Amino acid sequence: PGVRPLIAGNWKMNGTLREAAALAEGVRAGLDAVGGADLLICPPFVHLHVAAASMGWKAVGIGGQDCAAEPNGAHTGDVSAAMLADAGCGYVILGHSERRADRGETDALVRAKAEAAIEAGLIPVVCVGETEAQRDSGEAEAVVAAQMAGSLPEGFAVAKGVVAYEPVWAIGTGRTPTEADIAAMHARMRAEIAARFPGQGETLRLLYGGSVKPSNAAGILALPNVDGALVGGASLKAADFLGIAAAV
Ligand code: G2H
Repeated sequence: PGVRPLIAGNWKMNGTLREAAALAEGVRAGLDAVGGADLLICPPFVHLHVAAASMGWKAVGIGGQDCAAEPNGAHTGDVSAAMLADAGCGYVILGHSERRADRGETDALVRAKAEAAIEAGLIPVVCVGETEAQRDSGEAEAVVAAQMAGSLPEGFAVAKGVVAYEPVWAIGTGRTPTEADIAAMHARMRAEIAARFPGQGETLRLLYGGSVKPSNAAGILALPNVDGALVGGASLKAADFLGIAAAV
């Protein structure tokens, strides 16, 4: 109700510095045509600064793709939430299924990272979603509800946190759930978040992610309780990313 949609680009582990600058500049150049949504780009850590600079720093939100649960110290290879904020980020993606599956991230770890993000002033974009086997066995909604219960910290609503529903079997595969499936899951997610955060959960953004592209964006973004999209592959081309944002 009255929530401005958020179209977030998850660049994942792609590109060079030069390509990151060009992509950010391409998005900036087309911004005037997409006034109906807030935009967010999430480049790899080492491309954050050049992307933010090419974007003119404030025209579009910038986010990391992960952060550490700890505030600082002896954690070789990690990047803290405060470092992301200092580098110009306002958001951070947490608990993406690729990290849950490939890096063993649990709900408890995602929750700790979200707490660290909020502490640093970042808006966490917490990802949830069922596997194909879980959907086939009828557990999809229960799995997502449990991930939300376990991954969202107490301060999530006050921080205006975002939840992204990404069915694992739809990520990067070109397969998308039916619009009815998405609407049903998002209705369940709304019920869960409204029950957990009374008076606040109703207006938190729930994004859909998984093979969103210009051709399917309008239908998905028009669904009730879908407040935007988390876009992977199609966010690597400025025209496609802007096309999705224009479909709001
Ligand atoms: C899901 C999504 C972005 P893609 O991971 O987070 O990627 O749009 O390539 O399916």
